Amino acid sequence: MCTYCGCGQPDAHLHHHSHDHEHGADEGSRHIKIEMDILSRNNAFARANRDYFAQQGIFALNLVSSPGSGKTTLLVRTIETLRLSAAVIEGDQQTSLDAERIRQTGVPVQQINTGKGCHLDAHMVGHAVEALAPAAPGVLFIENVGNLVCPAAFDLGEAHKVVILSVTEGEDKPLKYADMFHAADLMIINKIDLLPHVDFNVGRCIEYARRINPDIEVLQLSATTGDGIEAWMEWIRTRAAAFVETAQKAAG
Ligand SMILES: Nc1nc2c(ncn2[C@@H]2O[C@H](COP(=O)(O)OP(=O)(O)OP(=O)(O)O)[C@@H](O)[C@H]2O)c(=O)[nH]1
Ligand SMILES: [Mg+2]
Repeated sequence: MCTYCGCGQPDAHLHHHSHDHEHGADEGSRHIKIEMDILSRNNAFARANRDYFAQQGIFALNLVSSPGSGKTTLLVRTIETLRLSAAVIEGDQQTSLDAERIRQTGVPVQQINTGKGCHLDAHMVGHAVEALAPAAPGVLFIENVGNLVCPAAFDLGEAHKVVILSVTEGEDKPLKYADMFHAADLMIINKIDLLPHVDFNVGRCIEYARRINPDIEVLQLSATTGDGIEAWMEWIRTRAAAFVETAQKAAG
């Protein structure tokens, strides 16, 4: 696993050593064991979060992307437009800058700083939910740490992972970071206002994403101009309503 951050991902830093013999089979199996321990512990916390969200009717979305794709910008606009009860968990290695941006919209927000960690895990999110006590039923947005790799492996108990890819990042990202696009149910192509200025082939990007994940849904929008935002609102509203209805039926 990743010895740099302890995140449970395969260790990229070891790859160039793979043909020498300084890492024996014992060490390899120890890495695999630790990785499995981390992920199975995470999965147990994720199950607890998911149960809680289902009981309460809290529709949780895990927003994942590389740094700077526009997650916080999109969240601010979403909250201002959605008119549903919403709360936000913000994940960053450091600072409360994003939480401050969300706080200005007036919705409850909880910042998690992961320090050296490169992703949120289900245990951190469970504690943040306790502190936040989000209104139920409602929507809980979880903005993950900007990173297209590690957050793919960590279930937080969300209803859906939503991957955001901005047009300045290149259309090849679904192929290069396949785990993330495989794990997501929706891909948002953001910053479409910049399309005239960048070399980004939208059709090819969607084709790559569906090669990795044939069922992935796709929306194109601009978080700054608001273009395409209504389809995103509709996506949230229909799924949140169905989720809450299921929760209420289960509660009798
Ligand atoms: N042109 C354009 N710029 C955008 C759009 N969405 C976000 N930006 C800009 O992109 C930059 C990064 O936006 P953020 O919302 O901070 O991105 P983020 O994904 O939250 O970043 P991290 O939390 O650091 O990973 C800011 O300068 C935004 O103004 C968009 O749709 N179009
Ligand atoms: Mg952000």
